[in-house]
Amino acid sequence: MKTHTTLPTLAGLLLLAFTGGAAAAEHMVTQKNKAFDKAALAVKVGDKVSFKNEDPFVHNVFSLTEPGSFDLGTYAQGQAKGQVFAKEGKFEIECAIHPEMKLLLTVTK
Ligand SMILES: [Cu+2]
Repeated sequence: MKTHTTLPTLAGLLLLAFTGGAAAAEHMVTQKNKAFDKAALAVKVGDKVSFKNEDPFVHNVFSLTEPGSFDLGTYAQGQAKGQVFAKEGKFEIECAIHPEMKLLLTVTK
């Protein structure tokens, strides 16, 4: 009987490994020289996007695009803040301090 109970357990572990692989990803965007390091980024629903500040001054990443509006507040060099995107859509991401900073984020299923 012992060997028969081992098999379903193994299958369960394999299933866990599979669903784990499909789990939300984390993407890193760097802010340097008053610019995002990419102009556009495509992610999946549930993914997290982290914005790292590599400038010697603060940035304030935000978006007014619904349903993904958010405001990370100001933060200094070396710090990163992240946002999880739970809805599909195209979101324009900006910096409240540097209006020339723009990133177009596309979130799909
Ligand atoms: Cu900025």
